[in-house]
Amino acid sequence: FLKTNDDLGLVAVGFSGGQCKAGVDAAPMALIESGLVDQLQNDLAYKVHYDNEVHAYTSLLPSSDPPHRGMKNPRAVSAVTQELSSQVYAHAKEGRFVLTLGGDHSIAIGTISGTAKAIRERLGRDMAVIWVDAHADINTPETSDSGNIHGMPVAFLTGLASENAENAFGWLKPEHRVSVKKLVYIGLRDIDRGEKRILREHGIKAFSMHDIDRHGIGKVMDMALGHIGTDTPIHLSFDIDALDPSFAPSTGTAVRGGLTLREGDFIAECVHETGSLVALDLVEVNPSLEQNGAAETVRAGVSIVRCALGDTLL
Ligand code: 5AB
Ligand code: MN
Ligand code: MN
Ligand code: MN
Repeated sequence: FLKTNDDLGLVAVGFSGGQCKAGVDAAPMALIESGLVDQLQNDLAYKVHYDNEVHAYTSLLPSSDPPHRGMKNPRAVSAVTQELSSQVYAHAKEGRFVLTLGGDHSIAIGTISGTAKAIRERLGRDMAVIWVDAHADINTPETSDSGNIHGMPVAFLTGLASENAENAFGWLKPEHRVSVKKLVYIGLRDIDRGEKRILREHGIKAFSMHDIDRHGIGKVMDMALGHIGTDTPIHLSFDIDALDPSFAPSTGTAVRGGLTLREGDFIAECVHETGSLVALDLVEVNPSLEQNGAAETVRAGVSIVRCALGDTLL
């Protein structure tokens, strides 16, 4: 019911301002150079709409951007995600699947707000979000110890954090938001104290690595998708650091004890099988870190994207 065509909008986001390490902005080019677009077109038969540009949004970056409520680069991240939100919205409004290649995870403020708004207008439905990550990224500016906005996108998207100033995410309106009830985490293993309190207080559905060890990934996916319910549009936001660093070492905030390559692909396959996936973000690949593992990390990213878009083993 959701899929109107095989059109896919691709947005390449070379942005790293949600955290402090350079290099995550080079990921979209690395993913594309390893043949991703060609594979989407020729193996998976998507009609790809791509402007052939890795957006760095340089004209939007302020010359001065001092911290605000402890957030680092608040104006830059706000301006970039606001523009990205309209880019993603424009694709989703046309009924296209939207694939966004990041960039750090702050860009999800742009992608998810864009699809949430388009899906409301197009289908009159609230969208669900599956967040695959070692981290919950649900700090508010006040609970964050780092001030890095890539640890806060879920708080802004759910309205747990908000701000009136237009240039510090005040542009996010109710139509851009998603409900904490329609949010599911998979792969968590490094949650800040304040985040644990937020997850508990709001009864947010979360499957940690402990749950995956206990039940296996198959059962966890049944439970995760069961929580969302059938016929609900899904936005999948996949942080490559959900994978164990032995498979994806080149990322800014690696945490041991993560998903295997197959578990990551399996999550993507299961979400694809629902037929309800409307958008995918692949974020936090940083080819300049652990350079020996960069090619492997990029390959893992490509594999996740292919699985989410319908590639099958047989
Ligand atoms: B990522 C941390 N919780 O807020 C914070 O990689 C890490 O997008 C955030 O998941 C990690 O700085 C953000 C300590
Ligand atoms: Mn993340
Ligand atoms: Mn993470
Ligand atoms: Mn990270």
